[in-house]
Amino acid sequence: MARHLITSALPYINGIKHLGNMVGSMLPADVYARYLRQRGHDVLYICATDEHGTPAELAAKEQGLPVDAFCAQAHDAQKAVYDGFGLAFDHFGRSSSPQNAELTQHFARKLNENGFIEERAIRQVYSPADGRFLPDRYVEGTCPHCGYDKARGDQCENCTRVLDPTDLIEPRSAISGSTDLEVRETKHLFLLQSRLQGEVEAWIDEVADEWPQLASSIARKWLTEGLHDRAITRDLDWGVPVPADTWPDLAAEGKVFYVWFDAPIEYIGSTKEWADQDPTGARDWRSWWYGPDGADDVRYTEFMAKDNVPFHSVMFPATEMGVREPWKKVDHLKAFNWLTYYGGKFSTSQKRGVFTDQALEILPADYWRYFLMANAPESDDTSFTWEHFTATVNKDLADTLGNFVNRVLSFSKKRFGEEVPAGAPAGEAEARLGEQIAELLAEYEAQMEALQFRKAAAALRALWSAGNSYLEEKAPWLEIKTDKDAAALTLRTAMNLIHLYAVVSEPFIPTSAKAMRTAFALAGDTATWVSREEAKSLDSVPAGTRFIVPPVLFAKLTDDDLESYKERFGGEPA
Ligand code: B3M
Ligand code: ZN
Repeated sequence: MARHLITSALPYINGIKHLGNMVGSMLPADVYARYLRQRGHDVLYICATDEHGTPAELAAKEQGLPVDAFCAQAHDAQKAVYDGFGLAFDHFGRSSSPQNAELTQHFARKLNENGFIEERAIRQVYSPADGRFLPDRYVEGTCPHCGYDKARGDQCENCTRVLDPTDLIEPRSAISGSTDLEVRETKHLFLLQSRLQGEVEAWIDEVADEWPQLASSIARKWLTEGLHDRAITRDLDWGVPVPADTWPDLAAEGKVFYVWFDAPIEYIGSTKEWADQDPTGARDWRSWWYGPDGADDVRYTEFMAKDNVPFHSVMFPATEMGVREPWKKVDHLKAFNWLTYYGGKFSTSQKRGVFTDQALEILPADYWRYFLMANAPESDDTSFTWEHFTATVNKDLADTLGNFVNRVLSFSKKRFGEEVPAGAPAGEAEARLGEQIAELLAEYEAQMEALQFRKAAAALRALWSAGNSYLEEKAPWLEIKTDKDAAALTLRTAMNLIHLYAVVSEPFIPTSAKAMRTAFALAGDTATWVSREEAKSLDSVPAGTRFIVPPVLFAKLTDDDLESYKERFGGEPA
């Protein structure tokens, strides 16, 4: 049994996220965490809301709320949606927690002690109309690289380049819209990343070769461009305060740490929140993150979209190295491309695409979980279209899986009653089927171990298809006319397949898997996985086991459904 630490990129607090955000981070992390738990590993899946920085302040202002009140309700709103999607975090924390503030300030003090922080005067955009400096997303304007006119001061959503607010053309205040902006001098703390370039490069050379090409190439591109010293403080009211014991002047000016400095530390902070929540005190948060060998007994996998790779593959590891303490660094960085909406970008701020709360209003989580993972933007961007979604749901979920379950159980109940029929002993067809199922299961396991989710979903789908092929080949509805025992054997075998599907499909479609599993009144049914032998023998559900016919697992989506979705969310890109 191995110890697996899993984190997914922290969703910004501002607003309910769209499907693209979830499929590029939290959902694959959940599928992987569920799979590892079912294989018997010790798993800790940690996430949190990313509550500092300009996204939080701007969103709170928009709602006329104090930022702390806004964040509290926005955290709960997002968590409710993730509960609806069955995201089984061990803890879903808040980067505004005291635990994160304490850890962030500790990291900053240690970086300072080790000579990796320096105070520097910089020129920053100041707005007399707003009476304040305008960091990051407080400034909007035209991107100097691609001409996008809604570029934000920290990153251009269109060409993803990281920007400095002073780079923008025709800058304007995102608060008041004022274009009467000045550039003034102000002091900030700089993380001297340039001094850690060599160590980061050596570490990337050790670990990045096993990462997906997308992640390792972005990390190496940033290193080739050279690690620049970065400002890690901001003039904002909301954030982790700069500790006065170390930097009294900056603290007196109300400086806080830059959101991307404290956010990755919240992975550790949220783990401490998880431990602090346990009244027995039995949860050892440090054992997941800290040890003489850097917690080498733990395998740490991170999940994120490609625009978050630079901060996770370079800046956060540099921070962890600079503190000169044995904190756990990522072992495997699973990066995703983007899910687009008809080829255009999903966008929380531009309200384009299907949002996670709306998705659950339309259909249960499993429809989305399966579709998104089967089409995860792993090697390239994937375009979400309602046409593709409805076709996949109807073919893979309604026909291949749902219909198989319903017709096997309904037919058997009708002809043999509410117990799994005995019938003839397994024959050559069942032996062949068992071999095939064992091979497909091995392929599914291999793809999950390799974090290849599209391929894993394809292997799962092939398992479901194999059951349909067996049923068509044996045709118990014809067998029963001449040989009841043969029909009973086919149905008993098919029911064992349903139970196997219930166990191995759970990481992708947990609710439907449970419905399949609880259809059988199988005493002591606690298995969390299926061995190769059990896959071959297909006899975990013995004759005589009582069963029910659950409601149809997946409703077929009609052309009217498709039209109504396109009507509500827009179809072809505007
Ligand atoms: N809040 C996600 C984003 O860039 C960002 C991830 C932080 S993970 C430490 O949309
Ligand atoms: Zn741009």
